[in-house]
Amino acid sequence: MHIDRIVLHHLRMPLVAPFETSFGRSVEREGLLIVVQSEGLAGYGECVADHDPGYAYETSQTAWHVLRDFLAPAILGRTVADAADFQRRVARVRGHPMAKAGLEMALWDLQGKREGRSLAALLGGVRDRVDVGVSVGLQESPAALVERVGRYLEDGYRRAKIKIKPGRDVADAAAVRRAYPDLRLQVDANSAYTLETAAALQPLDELGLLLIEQPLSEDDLWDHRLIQERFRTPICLDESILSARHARQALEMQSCRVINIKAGRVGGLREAVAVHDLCRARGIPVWCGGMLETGVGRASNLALASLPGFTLPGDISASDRYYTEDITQERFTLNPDSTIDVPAAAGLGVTLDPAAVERYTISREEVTG
Ligand code: OSB
Ligand code: MG
Repeated sequence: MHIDRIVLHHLRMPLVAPFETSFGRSVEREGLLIVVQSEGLAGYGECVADHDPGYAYETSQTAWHVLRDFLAPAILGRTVADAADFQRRVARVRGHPMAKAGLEMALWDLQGKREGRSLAALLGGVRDRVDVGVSVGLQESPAALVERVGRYLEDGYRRAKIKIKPGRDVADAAAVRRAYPDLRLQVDANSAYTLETAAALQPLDELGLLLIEQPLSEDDLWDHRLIQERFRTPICLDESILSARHARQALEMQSCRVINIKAGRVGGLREAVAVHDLCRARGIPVWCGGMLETGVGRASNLALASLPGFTLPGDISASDRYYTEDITQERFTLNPDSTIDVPAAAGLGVTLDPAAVERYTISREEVTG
């Protein structure tokens, strides 16, 4: 595909409710929409870097810089065969996986549109609907959390993940477990603990959790192994896994028993599939993480989660859990069995709502090379 034009949009969208994690509280979500024109078709990509470097070092501004000055110029005016070809051309850019993944997503969308195949089909998906859950931010009190979870259960979610941080962990999880003894429940610390402070998490092992996500540093593998030795509950890594190589090393080190796959975190869908394939070959369950995506990134997550190794419910909730108005014409809704349909149309299978894109764009730039 010949790359004719690349336009970046810096988006800022209000969340339906504040989302609080161990690294901060957000009332709006930033991100980048990347539109790539090729031979009469438009491909869309979403870069999931947010306003601040709380989850990872990338921000919407660093991603903008790296996309505008390095990644987009590497393909603009040239012919790119596919995602593998794209990754070879940008391999000299160290790091910045979310920036790379955003542009790669637009190329996948274009490839699907050219071939008349859905992204799920291109990636090797085997399901037309995927099991999903909801990620619930820190609330004011354990009672407020129980109530919040209860409302999501009424909406139809059958798996919940709650955010934890030091001082807001065992009591919160225990309160939810007491209220909902059979709920598929998991927790996510977003790197808030050390080997020492994680000792306070030991009682979580009695709560029948599906997994404990990323208790320690985002750059750690070894200490997670030491934590996993102390728990019967599987440790799941999110932040620490930036490639299939990290995934292999984490599994060989026994640092975790489950992996959360996010295409943005590993530099694109191609690497995400490689992590999936590696885990599948080793019998390690994976699930699709989320980054509060718009309809564009949500479509990508649904396609990825349709691969056979995604055996645990993903953090892919319905559009209305995040945004009253989305930038896509399509809104994703929850089926009564706590699944969401995988888009079937060519590419990502979504169309933009130009008025909404306009409304939430805080700056826009065409890359000139
Ligand atoms: O750690 O999984 C995470 C959101 C932003 C950044 C990191 C994470 C999250 C979530 C929300 O947990 C998942 C979602 O519903 O998109
Ligand atoms: Mg996480």
